[in-house]
Amino acid sequence: MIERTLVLVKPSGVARGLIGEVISRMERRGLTIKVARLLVVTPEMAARHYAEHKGKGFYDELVEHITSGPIFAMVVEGPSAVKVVRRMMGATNPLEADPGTVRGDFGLDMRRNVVHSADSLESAEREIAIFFPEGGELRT
Ligand code: 3AN
Repeated sequence: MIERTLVLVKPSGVARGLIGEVISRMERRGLTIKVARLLVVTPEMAARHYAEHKGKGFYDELVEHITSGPIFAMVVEGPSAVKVVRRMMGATNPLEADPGTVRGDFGLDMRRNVVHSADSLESAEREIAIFFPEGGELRT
């Protein structure tokens, strides 16, 4: 099934110059970038995005990181895009992220782990609405 998902290059990834690397990997895999923007996440957007983690010990640091500088947000489309992209990004814990994944190749810090991608179709649509309030479609 053709799916769409949300991918973020987080401030750590943008600061390290990895936007192009992440885009390039997804393009070479055959996925399509539908719409993209560079933006600074507000505390309100961060609270919506990380609502499921509120109350956890690492929540404040998560919000602090995602709001600390520009991010690059993308809606990415392709067959089984949610799962394909999650596997390409690698495990949340960099110690478990396989080499060949973005986190396995570029991440060592659990909170500053370079990228985010939605973990289900439902999360993808919920998150797309946060970063692309106009709907995540390219407008002419
Ligand atoms: P993912 O980004 O792989 O979907 P989530 O949604 O479970 O992972 O967690 C969101 C973010 O929260 C992760 N990218 C990571 O930065 C941070 N995080 C998750 N679990 C932990 C943890 N146990 N300790 C520290 N940070 C965590």
